[in-house]
Amino acid sequence: MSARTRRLTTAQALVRFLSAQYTERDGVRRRLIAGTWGIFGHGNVAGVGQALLEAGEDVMPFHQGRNEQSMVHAAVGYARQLNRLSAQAVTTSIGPGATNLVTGAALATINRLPVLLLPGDYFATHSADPLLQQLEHPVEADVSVNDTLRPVSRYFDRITRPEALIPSALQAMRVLADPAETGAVTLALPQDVQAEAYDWPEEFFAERVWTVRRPAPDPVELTAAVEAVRSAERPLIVAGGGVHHSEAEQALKAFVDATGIPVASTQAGKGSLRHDHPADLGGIGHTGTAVSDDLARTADLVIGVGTRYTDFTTASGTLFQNPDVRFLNLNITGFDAHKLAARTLVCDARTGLEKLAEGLAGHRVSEAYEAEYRAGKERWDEVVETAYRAGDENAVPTQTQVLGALDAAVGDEDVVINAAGSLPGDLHKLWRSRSPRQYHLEYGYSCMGYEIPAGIGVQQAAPGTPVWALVGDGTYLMMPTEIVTAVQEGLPLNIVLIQNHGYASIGGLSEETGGERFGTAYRFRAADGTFTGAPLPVDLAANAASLGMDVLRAKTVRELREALAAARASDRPTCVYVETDPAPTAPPAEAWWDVPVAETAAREAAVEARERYDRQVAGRRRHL
Ligand SMILES: Cc1ncc(C[n+]2csc(CCOP(=O)(O)OP(=O)(O)O)c2C)c(N)n1
Ligand SMILES: [Mg+2]
Repeated sequence: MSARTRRLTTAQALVRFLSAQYTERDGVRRRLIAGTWGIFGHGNVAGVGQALLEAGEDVMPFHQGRNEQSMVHAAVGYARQLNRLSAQAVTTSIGPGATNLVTGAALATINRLPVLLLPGDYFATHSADPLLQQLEHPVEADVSVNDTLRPVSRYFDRITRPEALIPSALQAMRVLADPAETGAVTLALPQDVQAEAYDWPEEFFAERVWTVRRPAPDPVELTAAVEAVRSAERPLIVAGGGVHHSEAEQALKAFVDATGIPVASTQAGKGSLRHDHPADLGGIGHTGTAVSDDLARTADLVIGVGTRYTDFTTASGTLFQNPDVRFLNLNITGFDAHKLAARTLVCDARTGLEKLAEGLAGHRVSEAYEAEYRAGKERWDEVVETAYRAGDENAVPTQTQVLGALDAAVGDEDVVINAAGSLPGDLHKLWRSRSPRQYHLEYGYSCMGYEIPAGIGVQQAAPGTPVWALVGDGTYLMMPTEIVTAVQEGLPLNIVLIQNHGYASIGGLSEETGGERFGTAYRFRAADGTFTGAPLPVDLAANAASLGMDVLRAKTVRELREALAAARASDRPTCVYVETDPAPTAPPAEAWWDVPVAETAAREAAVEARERYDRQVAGRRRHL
């Protein structure tokens, strides 16, 4: 062939192609696929593995992971830290290596965060079926276990011939870089095709820049939106993750400074305003602050910016109680914009807020309204102080006192990561976000085990930034294995490991919903056969140490403060281990969350819980 083609295997071509892809937004250019995570087995060892070796670290950095799911979590943490302008790929073997991706892919897609998945697949020729680890479908011969990735991917293809990679790789990049469509993208790679040579057009490897666009609002929608805000007396902004993805924090602040409209935030949106901005009301919904939820109950216009309106945000449809409430949704996806029968502004968050501010020039909410929410904010600050305050320095800390100690230990740029357990609720109510990237709560999938690998991804994206992965004992046990990766890569990741002998969160939920804490404590079996015996003699601190971390055991509030400071100062991965006092120091929920309770039951606890449940359900509204 002529000089205009290059003979490479499909895997070599893919790696070379990926290394030449860039995103660009606001004049900033980044590698779209900045590195590749991998665990090798048959299905990728001789294909993508050999291709990565030939490419070398300069062309495609390689990261060695311990579990396929957690490699996706790391990639998601990385992409979120960089506002989705850069992502990572994950290569796996066929079979179990591939299906381990499913949870990570769902998490990425729910949170609208880009990750490129490259699972190995059966031979395209079917010449040796069934392969080791191949699940044969007796009716649909082209189905493999990788098809489980279809419903959790935003784009899926199986590359059954080398040249089929060309259009598919381009579509994959389009989706990854598209702010409305992004999520997990899967290119399943039959392992024989990975190793097959082809004469690739040279243009396939040319540098390509994918513009991450900022669509402006439609003029007709904008006019209607401006009118809606002007005529509202009690408008409330609900800031979601889209504010961060769009880097719209400054535009939001300018909008709020000009209009006086207050901001309540979802888990993904917290930190959109600094916590000490007078219009920042903190979290909203089931885990929200009293001031946010009080305002939400009486708001006549809810302005959702980049939010999916999950049940936690809407208190399962019970939060927005003003009979005249209307919604205005500014969202880059029409799908989310149309929720709650809203007026829509389908556009980029930053651009939309800027245009809305222009249209609202001179408009401001009433002084009485501002005074009302400022007073509510002050009252909530007291609630936070009370929850954080530890009277006795020598006492065992409660969980909110742990957060108070962490609050005192961190700097403005530190990143605090969490996803599941009782911490998300406490953090949503209490945490004081000092910078846009500080509050890193994965609550789209609320996936136990996200925290530690995501911390690695965040540190890869922001070297030198102190990162705190906050994990409960249950979460730690779910997925501690990437600690080894942090050790291997010399990343000074900090873990705060809170030991309370089981699932405090689900135990509490179980109690409220008639489940009597069944199966939620980590305890020996008692004489009656239930898990209500003594706590287990399990030493998770020793476990973290065995994986290579430095471990600091804190038994009191004072020791905790010292340990957090030492961990932050250390250049080694460090785990601060603390057993907490279960005394309830977290503020109670201000709004409901719908977890259906048994409609008929023999046990009294469930019967009573159902009565409470029926009263709550009666408050549900349908917004049409
Ligand atoms: C992968 C996964 N499995 C199950 C759940 C359901 N779940 C939510 S919180 C929780 C318990 C978390 O325990 P722990 O980390 O110890 O935190 P605690 O509740 O004690 O604060 C469980 C099982 C989940 N969120 N993710
Ligand atoms: Mg626990």
